[in-house]
Amino acid sequence: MNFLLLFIQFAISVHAEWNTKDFLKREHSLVKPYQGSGVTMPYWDFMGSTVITNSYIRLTPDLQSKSGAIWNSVPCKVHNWEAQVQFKVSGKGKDLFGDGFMIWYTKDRMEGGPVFGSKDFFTGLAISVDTYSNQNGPHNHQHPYISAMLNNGSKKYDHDKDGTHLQLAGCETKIRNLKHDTFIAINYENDVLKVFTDVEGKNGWKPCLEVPGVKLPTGYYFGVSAVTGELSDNHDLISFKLYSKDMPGQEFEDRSDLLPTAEFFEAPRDRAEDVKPSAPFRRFLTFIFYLFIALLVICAIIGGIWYYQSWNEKKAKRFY
Ligand SMILES: *[C@@H]1O[C@H](CO)[C@@H](O)[C@H](O)[C@H]1NC(C)=O
Ligand SMILES: [Ca+2]
Repeated sequence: MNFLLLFIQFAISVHAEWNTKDFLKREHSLVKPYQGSGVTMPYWDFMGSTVITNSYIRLTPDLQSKSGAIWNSVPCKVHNWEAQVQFKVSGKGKDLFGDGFMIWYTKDRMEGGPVFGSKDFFTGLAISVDTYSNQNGPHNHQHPYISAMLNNGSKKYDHDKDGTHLQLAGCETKIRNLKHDTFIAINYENDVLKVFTDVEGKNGWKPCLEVPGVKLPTGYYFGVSAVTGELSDNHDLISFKLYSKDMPGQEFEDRSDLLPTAEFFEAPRDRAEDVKPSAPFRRFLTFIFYLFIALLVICAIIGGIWYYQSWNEKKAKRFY
């Protein structure tokens, strides 16, 4: 019986393996060896500080004020997909490093700009792996931080808020200077966006975020860009693999003219200048207040007792 179960599990896992490999989309994927014949890469264009070696694509070196990007040249006609991205972020900085990289699925491609080396007012989906917090003072999460952002071209990326007003969801994750391989997966199936990470060397996907009700058009482009400013890091892309999750024979609505929309956005994070005292700090203030009241009461009681005793003594003295 146990043996039968084991066999079924084995058969399923073999099948799943076969399935994903079968649906790898060559024209949207980037794997070693990168170069085709000569210096050009089939299906991909690069710009800025990007350097292609045999074993990685370095979007930025660990130097200040660099930005680089690599863009797929074939628009994506797949409705349901999963992008698996192997990356490496490394550098000399111990406490100060930045700024991070962005995985894009956008209408426009190969346009440099201020958002992780790419253009602002983007139209599409962006998954940021933000290694440096631009927020001064208290904020509600640690960096590096992965977040999913959506824009229809109307909103400006706000650097002071790390773009959180465009954010659908996010998660904290440690991804820097690691010895093992690091991966991020973006899964978009049936209007549900999910992001997973494999960054702990355990060879398994850990859920990072999940957002239902996300509508993305077809015909956009995949890209990865990175930027350094005053702070820096090597931002390396190792591989980009796109798997189709469309079922054969499945019917799809025409999404070629759709603008990206989402039902839920996260509440924007407070700006540094209008941060209210955080909950722990408020609790601390309340605690101090009650402590003060308690001390007052204790002093009053001690004072009362002392007064009563000295009054008693005086009374006693009068009697003798
Ligand atoms: C773009 O999104 C904003 C809100 O996020 C919305 O107010 C606006 O109507 C949208 N624009 C279009 C053309 O749909
Ligand atoms: Ca940032």
